[in-house]
Amino acid sequence: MLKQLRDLHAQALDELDKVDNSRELELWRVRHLGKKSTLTEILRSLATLPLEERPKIGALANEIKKTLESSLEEKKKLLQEALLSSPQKSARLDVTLPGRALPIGRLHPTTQILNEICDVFKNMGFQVIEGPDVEWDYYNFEALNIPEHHPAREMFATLWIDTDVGGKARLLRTHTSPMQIRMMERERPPIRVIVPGRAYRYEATDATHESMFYQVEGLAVDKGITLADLKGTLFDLCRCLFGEERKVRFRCDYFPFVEPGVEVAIGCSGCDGAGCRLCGYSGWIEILGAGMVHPDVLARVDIDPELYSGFAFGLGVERIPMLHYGIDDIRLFYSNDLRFLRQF
Ligand code: FA5
Repeated sequence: MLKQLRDLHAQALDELDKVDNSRELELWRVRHLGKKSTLTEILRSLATLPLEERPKIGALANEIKKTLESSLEEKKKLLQEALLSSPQKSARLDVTLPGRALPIGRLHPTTQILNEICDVFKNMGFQVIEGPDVEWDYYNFEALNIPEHHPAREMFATLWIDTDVGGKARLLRTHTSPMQIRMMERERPPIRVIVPGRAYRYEATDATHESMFYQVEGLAVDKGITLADLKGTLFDLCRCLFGEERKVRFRCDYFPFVEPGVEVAIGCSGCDGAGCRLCGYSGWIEILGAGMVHPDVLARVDIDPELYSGFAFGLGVERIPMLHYGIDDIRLFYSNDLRFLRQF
């Protein structure tokens, strides 16, 4: 038995010498130190040996086991070192290589322009607030002088959520103007706020119309506010956004909640006013509706129209970068095409 153990030891070391990769090393471990190896079987059968042989054989078997285990660890280390220093393999494991670059995110073009618009108004002393996308009929229409069956409801193709909730109907706001009422209910003049947010319309989309788009509502109420203040504020905004050169057009328009009402359009950047698909061949792109807050609207929120007056406007946000960069289709903004979004 002692001779068998010594032979086994010599053979194992001899085989270990020839091992040159980790897979072979694992096979060697199973063969010589595994549960079914001869050495383990000898150790397990010690109890069946004659009493006088047991100590010698037991001591030798245990010593061989220890030396094989430490030889195994040494070999493992040697193989790892060889792997790191071999020119071919170390090329694959070059720890000095820089990490993989993470793609850098950026702000959506709408967010960028919203930030820019908010900055312009903050510099003029306006406060920035937000309001709910799901709105009551009262705020979206009734309080803005658009009662049920009023023909002006046709101007705002509405996405209704429910038509009768305890006598009140809910909808996705068709414009940011409901926030005029919420703001005037909450605060007393002087008021100067802008409200960036989404608006929704149930209408066919085309190059300049989306069913979900952003608006920025503006409202200023105080003693002695006139149409000249509205014009001055909006001219300033257009200059900040488009520069001194771009043509700005003011025209009369009708909105039931303002009197008088105006519409502001910008000379089309796609064709320089000559007419193209982007501007519907008119040379102009309408960017906002505005006007002097209607006295009935002021009275409804308990602001005396004899003492106070105000102006309001609602700006279409996507149309600004469209004019700025000559983007010829609003639908590109929300179709999630990274090739488009990465340009901004
Ligand atoms: C309104 O929404 C009024 N609430 C604006 C207003 C506010 C008037 C305060 C008076 C006082 P209008 O429907 O015209 O008005 O929309 C205003 C702007 O939103 C438009 O000039 C346009 O730039 C943008 N807009 C309107 N509909 C769409 C649409 N479907 N897709 C993209 N932009 C739109």
